[in-house]
Amino acid sequence: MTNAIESILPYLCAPGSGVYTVFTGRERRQALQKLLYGEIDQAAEETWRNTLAEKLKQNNPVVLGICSDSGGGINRGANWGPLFVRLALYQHIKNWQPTELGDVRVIPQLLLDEYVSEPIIKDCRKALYGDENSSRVVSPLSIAYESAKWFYKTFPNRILLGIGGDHSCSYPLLKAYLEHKNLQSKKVAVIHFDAHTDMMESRLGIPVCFGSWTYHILPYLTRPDHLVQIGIRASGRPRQHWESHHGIRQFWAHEIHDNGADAVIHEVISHLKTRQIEEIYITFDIDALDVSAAAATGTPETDGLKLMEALEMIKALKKSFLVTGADLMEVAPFISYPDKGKPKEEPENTLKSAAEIIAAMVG
Ligand SMILES: [Mn+2]
Repeated sequence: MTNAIESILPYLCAPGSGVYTVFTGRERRQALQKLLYGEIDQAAEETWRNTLAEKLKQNNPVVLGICSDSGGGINRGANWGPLFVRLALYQHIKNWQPTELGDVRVIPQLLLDEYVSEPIIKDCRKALYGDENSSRVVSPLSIAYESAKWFYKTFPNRILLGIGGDHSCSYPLLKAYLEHKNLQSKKVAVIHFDAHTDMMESRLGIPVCFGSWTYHILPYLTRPDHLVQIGIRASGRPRQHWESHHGIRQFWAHEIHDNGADAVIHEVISHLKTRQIEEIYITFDIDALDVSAAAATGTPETDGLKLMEALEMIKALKKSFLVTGADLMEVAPFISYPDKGKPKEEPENTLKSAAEIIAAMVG
């Protein structure tokens, strides 16, 4: 009975409704819900809720939006990623027809329940579930973890595609994924595209956030070199530091510029084959791409991957391994950086890049 859809519904809302707002962003939310359900606002919520169990019977990738950027900290706004990226997917990707699980319900000031006091948790339980004595979690990443755990328990061999959100949203998704694959005795690796390592032990005293989440998934991997990072270029420390301290494997952006995407991904694949990897999870920070392909993000960096290079690398990975999990993070549609070179029309340019990356990962 714990697998019943009713057990998870209190944690979720209709796709596009994850940002708690009345007016701002309303047109886009209504556009998405009209497209998906032929209705808007409360009527769309009801149709989403009433049709979800039936829609989950189709055997295609399932999308979960996590509209949280409280784990970020430089430039926020990735909470709007799930809504805008979904619209871009339907606009740019032919035959894009996933199952929409919905958005995680988000209290934007919270991150993980471990960081919140008991009296506040009680008030938030009252706000979200109408019951301060409920045993449910209330913070976005805690809710994302419960949702992903439910998903894998209910659909052990289906693909969950997460759309965020700042990159801390990958922490609960990957934790649930890795625990599940461990139970299945599958040999899995995590391929992490990013300009940054996200590998601090903590940041300003907070253990899990956008700058530290990879460090906290290491305990869930069979071996640390089952984490491969690609596209790194903005780091206070050299590659040797990260590899020797943590035992992970990195491929920096300059290696791709120098040797070509083809040669680098070939090396990644042989690294994984040597370790008998069967399945992979791809987590893609949009800032892995060069700012010319993705400026609408919190910390864009120059000298990054070309969109074509990233797409080629993902395609090569898919040829060699089953992709059984994926997420795309850090699209922040309301910000862009005209000072960093000359970005094309934004955020459309970033959104189109994000849609193409997602289609390559799970399309
Ligand atoms: Mn990141």
